[in-house]
Amino acid sequence: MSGVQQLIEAFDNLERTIPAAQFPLPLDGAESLRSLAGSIGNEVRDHLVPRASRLDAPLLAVVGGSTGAGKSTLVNSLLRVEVSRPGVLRPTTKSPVLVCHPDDEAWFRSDRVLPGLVRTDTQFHDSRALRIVAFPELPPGLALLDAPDIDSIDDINRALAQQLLLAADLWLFVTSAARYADAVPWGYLAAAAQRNTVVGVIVNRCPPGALNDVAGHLAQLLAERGLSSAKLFAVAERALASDGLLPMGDVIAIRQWLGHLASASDARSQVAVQTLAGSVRSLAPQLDELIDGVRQQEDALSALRSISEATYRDAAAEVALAASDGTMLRGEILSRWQDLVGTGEFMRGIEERIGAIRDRIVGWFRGEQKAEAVQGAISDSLSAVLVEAGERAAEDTATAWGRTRWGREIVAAEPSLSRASAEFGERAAEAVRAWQSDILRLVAEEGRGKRMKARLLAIGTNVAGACLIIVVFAATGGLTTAEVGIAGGTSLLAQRLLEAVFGEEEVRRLAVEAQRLLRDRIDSVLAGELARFGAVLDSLAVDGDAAAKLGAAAAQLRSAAKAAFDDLTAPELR
Ligand SMILES: Nc1nc2c(ncn2[C@@H]2O[C@H](COP(=O)(O)OP(=O)(O)O)[C@@H](O)[C@H]2O)c(=O)[nH]1
Ligand SMILES: [Mg+2]
Repeated sequence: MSGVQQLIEAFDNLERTIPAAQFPLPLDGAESLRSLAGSIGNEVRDHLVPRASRLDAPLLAVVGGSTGAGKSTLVNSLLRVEVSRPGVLRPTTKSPVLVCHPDDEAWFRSDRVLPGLVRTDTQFHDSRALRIVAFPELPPGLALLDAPDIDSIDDINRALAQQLLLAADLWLFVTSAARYADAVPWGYLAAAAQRNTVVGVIVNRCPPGALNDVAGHLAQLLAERGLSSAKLFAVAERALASDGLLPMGDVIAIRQWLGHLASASDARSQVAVQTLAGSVRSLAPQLDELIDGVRQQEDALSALRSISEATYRDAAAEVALAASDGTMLRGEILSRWQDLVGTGEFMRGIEERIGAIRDRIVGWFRGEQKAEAVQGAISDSLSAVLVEAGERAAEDTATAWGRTRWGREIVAAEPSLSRASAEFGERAAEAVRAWQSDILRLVAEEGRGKRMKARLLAIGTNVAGACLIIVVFAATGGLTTAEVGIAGGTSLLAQRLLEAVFGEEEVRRLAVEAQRLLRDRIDSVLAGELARFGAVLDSLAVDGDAAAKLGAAAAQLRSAAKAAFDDLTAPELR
């Protein structure tokens, strides 16, 4: 594959990849990166692709400059007829005008060139339309495009001026004696210098007596800014003739220069290749900047994601802790449990009573209803803990996100994030009920053996389930007789009851399994809440591979450019 072919492929790939450079978060510089991505995209499509795919295509010379510098008057004067209407009223929102030889018309009308602009034959008040004028007296090989003002007060016009200049093989930069020191034009000229674009600078409307002084001073400024190679023309300001044109003598030098570039195919391809090579070279640091910005966006997004994940992880851990450190063994749960087992008797001498329970168990526990009350209290209390943790996690995540400007904006746009979701209370209650069913199933499965079944039936599955939950709430059934306090006593009793049915080893295993099942329920119901934060981040639609893809496109461009410009500047081609 030839170097130029590689270059075309690299441009195509870049054109496809640039849209991946998204800057949804308002990080520093995001706005200018967004417009940089846009202008790189335009430049690749408008200039690099068409130019590389047809190196011998006619040159596009874009006439750019400030408002009232005399661009339109100059274009008309070069052609010796008014094709582009000079503006008295500002801002002019007329379509840009492209003038070319009839032989070149098909090229400029094709969608290879400036495909984003609709072609028209009249000078509309529409800046997205390009008026094309075929003009037989213009030599073939070079088109003149009268662009909007680079300092237009109209944003769209200003952006179009920039887009057109970036599409050009050659800039005809028009400024005036009064305004040539202004900042905006120099911003453009600096860009031209940096890109090595072929530039002709026309200082227009010079007081005739000061022509040489102005030209001399501007030449010096150009040299200081790395543009000594720019071709400089100074044009005197005169009363315009009735045809609105500058005298032929004033523009003849410009005509000759352009005529030479158009007709000598050497000169023409040199202009095209110089500007192309310069544009490609200047893309490298711009792409680096873009990639850097994309990475910052990715980092900021993943920082937000980590904050939400960590907050919800902590919330789940908190609930799990509250459900295993004895915290739950007070209030309603404790009273309902005490109703079930009958306080006084059980708190004294539990060890001895276990034997009795084993023998007289049927008599002791007929309290199915009371067991249900325990389950109800468990359900209410544990749901409340879960709901509170969910509320706090939402609030904490929103607060932590709010520490950055972008996080704050996301929360401001989606204020419901700072609270648990409307359905969360119901979901939390469901999760707890589901866990209680898990427990009953666990106990029932464990009690399937013949001997065990009898014992389990003796205390009832509901009571055994309540006991297991109490054991879990008091920390993995590991409490010892040495432990004091109501919680310890409560759970010890529950544990002994269960052990009387299942045996010590099994109870330990059941407790571990019950705790694991609870953790799963907590995790999954909180994961639903966390997902709301994830969804908001996902909706910002950043391609996670964008930086890598852009990096690959930039690398491909670098190597293709080397191959292409080695070919293009090879001695035999010159
Ligand atoms: N007297 C005089 N008027 C000029 C000259 N060049 C431009 N103008 C006038 O200045 C105004 C702006 O010129 P125009 O060509 O539209 O400037 P543009 O905004 O750069 O395209 C128009 O009214 C022109 O007729 C000149 O050399 N002499
Ligand atoms: Mg104009």
